[in-house]
Amino acid sequence: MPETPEKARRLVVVSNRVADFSAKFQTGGLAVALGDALKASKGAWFGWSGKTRDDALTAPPDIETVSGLTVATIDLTKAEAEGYYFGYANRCLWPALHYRLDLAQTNEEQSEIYFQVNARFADALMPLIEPDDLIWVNDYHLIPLAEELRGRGCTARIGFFLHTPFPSPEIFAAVPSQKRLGNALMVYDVVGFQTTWDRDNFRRYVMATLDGEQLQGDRIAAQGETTLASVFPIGIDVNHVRNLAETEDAKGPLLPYAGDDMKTIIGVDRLDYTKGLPERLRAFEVLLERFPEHHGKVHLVQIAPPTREGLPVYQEIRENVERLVGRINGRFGDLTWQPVIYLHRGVPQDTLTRLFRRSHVGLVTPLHDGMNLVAKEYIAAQAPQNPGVLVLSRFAGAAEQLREAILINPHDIQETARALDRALTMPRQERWARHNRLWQRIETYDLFNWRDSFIQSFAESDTNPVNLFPKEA
Ligand code: ADQ
Repeated sequence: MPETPEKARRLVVVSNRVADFSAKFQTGGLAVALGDALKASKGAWFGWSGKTRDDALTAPPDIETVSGLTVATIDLTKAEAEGYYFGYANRCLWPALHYRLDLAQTNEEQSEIYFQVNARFADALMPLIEPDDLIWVNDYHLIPLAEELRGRGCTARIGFFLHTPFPSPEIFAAVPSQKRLGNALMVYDVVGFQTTWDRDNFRRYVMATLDGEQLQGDRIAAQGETTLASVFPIGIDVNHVRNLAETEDAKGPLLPYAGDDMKTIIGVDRLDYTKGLPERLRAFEVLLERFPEHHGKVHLVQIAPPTREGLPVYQEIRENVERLVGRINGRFGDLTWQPVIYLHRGVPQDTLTRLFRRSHVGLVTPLHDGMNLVAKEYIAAQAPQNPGVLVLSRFAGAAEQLREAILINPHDIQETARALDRALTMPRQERWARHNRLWQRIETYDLFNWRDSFIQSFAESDTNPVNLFPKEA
């Protein structure tokens, strides 16, 4: 594993929730990669505990040392969790950042609470920070944090990474309190995006709405602040996934009822309306309608664990998905063949990796997605000599790098159905050639490259990060 840069300086990661370092196994690659960097620098991870309590406003942060790193959390009051997390962040910002203004609902009280909770994060974090620290703030929950920290005299360097898309300026300009958010982003030393598309949207927004100015390279200025707005595509720990896939492969079949001539299409997503699950199911239905030669020879395994179930829109998407699964199985299935196998729960990472390895097609169809790590995990799990085919939405951030996948418009059901037929019948030579290029790309831009280049970008003042998209032959 590459060493983390800037060893002498301490890394402080801030995110809405912290990883659970007391768990026996870390399943999330992100937690492992950031945890390693934090341990190497004797750093700290700060966030919300996920708990609410009545006296949260006066309770001190909970601070513990786990495996050499400090984990600090605060509790929120019920009203804070409602306004900040379930309210402004997930009812307004999450849909708007994914181009769903129609679902973006909020009120002034919720947005005020969002800004107040960020101020509370800053109050609790300030005593833990030293001037030489590198503070890495994650995601849309915490956009105002740097501004709050600076207001309390923090001089440490602060970087912000947005895991979601940044939408076109017209969309972002329609978000309630957007100017406060835009100005707050400008306070960071670096603002990191998943794709050039997101960075360019942010740049255009700053020019159009904040009267900004483009400086040299990726630097932009507005409202008396300058920041570096750059691209850092998140990756995965490719060797970990590949090793796991090989180990799991040796264990034999996972779906015993699927004979040798049964092909598997795999989909794995949180059950979120951004992931394009109804569109995917309808495309699979059209495949069975238009290409009857696949009857009895293919099934779609869809794993969709619950997420944010307290919000009504998530109950609606679940009902919609379950209705479509029932319709397809009732319409095409028989006593020996179930076209869609659907699980509404998480599964262990080793099982998931074995499923990826065994599946002939990875089907990833978000309507918008910051990156989509499932697409990269599917590629990493394939047998190099006999790989499966990735069918990928053009609107996943991953599509900017994974150009040898079959790229589709998820709204075009017919196009996705044709892409599925093509993937299921693709000759081995073509599968191998595409996979080879995809593998090289995910290996070059892996999780550690992402982590180290992002840290480096704000550790080194006024230095542009390395070009992440060199021209390829
Ligand atoms: P997510 O929207 O959660 O992440 P994604 O990038 O696909 O989406 O990451 C999900 C992770 O959870 C993957 O590692 C996957 O293997 C795992 N997972 C999903 N379903 C699972 C299941 N049933 N059981 C076990 N594990 C499961 C957000 C953004 C993305 C961005 C990431 C990282 O929305 O666009 O890629 O952050 O920046």
